Amino acid sequence: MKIYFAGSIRGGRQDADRYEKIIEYLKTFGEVLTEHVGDPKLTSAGDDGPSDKFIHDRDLDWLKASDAVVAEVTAVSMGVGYEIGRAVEMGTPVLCLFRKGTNVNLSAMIAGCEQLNLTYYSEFQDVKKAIREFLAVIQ
Ligand code: 6K6
Repeated sequence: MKIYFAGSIRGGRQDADRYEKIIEYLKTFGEVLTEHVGDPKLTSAGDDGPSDKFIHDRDLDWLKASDAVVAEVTAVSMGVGYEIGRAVEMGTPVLCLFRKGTNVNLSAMIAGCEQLNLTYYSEFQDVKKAIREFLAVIQ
């Protein structure tokens, strides 16, 4: 199974440690195509490709090749929202994970989309349960 993990980069790296943990767990189910999103060394100002077009086109190819998308949506990110919208249009199953207890309000375009699976979580064990249940029906 190929899994696309989406998490904020230029939207802010405050949750990068959390992304890394989620990616490690996802790797027990299959190949994570976007492991770099969890790299704590990647800053919101950094760069890992020759141009934005290169990054966009490469990531879109990975998205098209994915069997499932898991997105951590607590940190507000244009890129993550875009990837979710494209995945929904492609018919790829998407799980969105939103952490409770922050001062962030989740966009209605995510919270109100019936084609998405959405989990509000507190503990990492809630994330693991949501991922297990989401991927079980895809495999
Ligand atoms: C790194 C740091 C600053 O700019 C970069 C460029 N590198 C990226 N490399 C890989 N994927 C990226 C990059 N920038 C955005 N993405 C994709 O968009 C990832 O798959 C993330 O899920 C999402 C993050 O979007 P923003 O809007 O928060 O950057």
